[in-house]
Amino acid sequence: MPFSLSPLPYSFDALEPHIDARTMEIHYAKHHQAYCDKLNAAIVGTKWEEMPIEDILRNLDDVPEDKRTAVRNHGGGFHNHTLFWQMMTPEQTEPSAEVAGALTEAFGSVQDFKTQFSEKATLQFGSGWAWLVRDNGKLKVLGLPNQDSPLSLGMAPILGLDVWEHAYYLYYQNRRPEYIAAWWSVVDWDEVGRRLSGPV
Ligand code: MN3
Repeated sequence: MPFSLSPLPYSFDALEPHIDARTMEIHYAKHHQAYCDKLNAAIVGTKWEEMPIEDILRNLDDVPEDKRTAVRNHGGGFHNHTLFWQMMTPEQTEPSAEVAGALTEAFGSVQDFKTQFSEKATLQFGSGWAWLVRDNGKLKVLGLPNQDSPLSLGMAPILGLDVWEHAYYLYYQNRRPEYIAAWWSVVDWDEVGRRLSGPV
């Protein structure tokens, strides 16, 4: 099969108490795997099975119409979750001076960035993600529905938060704002720094 899941970079219980082991296990082994399987089913035997997922998502309009919705949803879900696991860590990290400077320039302060990002995550109606993206060189926060990828909008994802109920409901039930507040404790600021200084 063209795509497969990268190993989770930590154990299922590594992000406790902020994200519980059962949620992590189901999220990775069931939800992420299902996006991967359905992406593969949509593109196996076509030229898209040879392409990096980033390139597929950047050029969704090139995908035949009868496969486009499946690739948008499941390809987006496959890639978004791959990023999500990398953007979290059980280690305690802090924004570097470079990251803090970039966020301060764009949003006023690191705290102002967190407030604006958390608002997007809280207010995203239904299933979706909050994103910090680079758009034509400018940092922005936005909410996107379903599994839509910032790449499909020509933007580079820097940090993303999954606010689908499957990401938090077992532990937090309907308390999405509590999940969002706790999630900041497991953000991998070193990864944010790498993505800020990189081309993607
Ligand atoms: Mn998810």
